[in-house]
Amino acid sequence: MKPLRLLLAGSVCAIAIAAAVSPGSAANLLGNPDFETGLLAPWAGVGGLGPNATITIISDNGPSAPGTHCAFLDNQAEANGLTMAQTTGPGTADMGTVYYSYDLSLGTAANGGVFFVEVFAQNSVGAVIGNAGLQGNYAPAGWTHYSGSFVAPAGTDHLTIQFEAPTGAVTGSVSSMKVDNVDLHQDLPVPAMSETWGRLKALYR
Ligand SMILES: [Ca+2]
Repeated sequence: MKPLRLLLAGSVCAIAIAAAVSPGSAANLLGNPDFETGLLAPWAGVGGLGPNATITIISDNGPSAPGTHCAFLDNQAEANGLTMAQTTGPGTADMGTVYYSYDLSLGTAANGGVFFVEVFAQNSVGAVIGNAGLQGNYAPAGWTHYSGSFVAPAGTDHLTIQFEAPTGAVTGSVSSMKVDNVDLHQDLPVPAMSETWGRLKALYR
């Protein structure tokens, strides 16, 4: 018969491994979420880029974290859907609550120019199977922090968040917005340590 102490150590180890592989994480799933690398990557322009529709990193900073850089979506092309997005890696998400937040500061919105944010839950082959709903239209006078959550369905494998600055089919339509401090995460479904220890001890009474 194995000594009790060894059995206990094995059980603790199994619990530690279970915790480590639990789906979801309280850590931000996004790379370069504060644009402090001074580069856009791994964010990307996924639509609407052109001579009069650009995404650049500029010297300014949102209020949620210290820094000196943010992204600037500047769409001055009519009837154009300028969009910046980032997709998290394979297996980074699971069913359950997804929390999102970001800082926005309006540049200009005029003649039908608007600004929206969308968050998608995707399955392992990239199909969209859930979403947070269309967030916006946003037109904050100055830097403003926004946050929300939605429940990702069964089969969720990874997430995409995208910032959209579409313009109207009108000459002079403009949508420009600064974006910073983007967070996308899920909480670990791990029981509190005291509860874990309580259950563990109960096994050996
Ligand atoms: Ca920043």
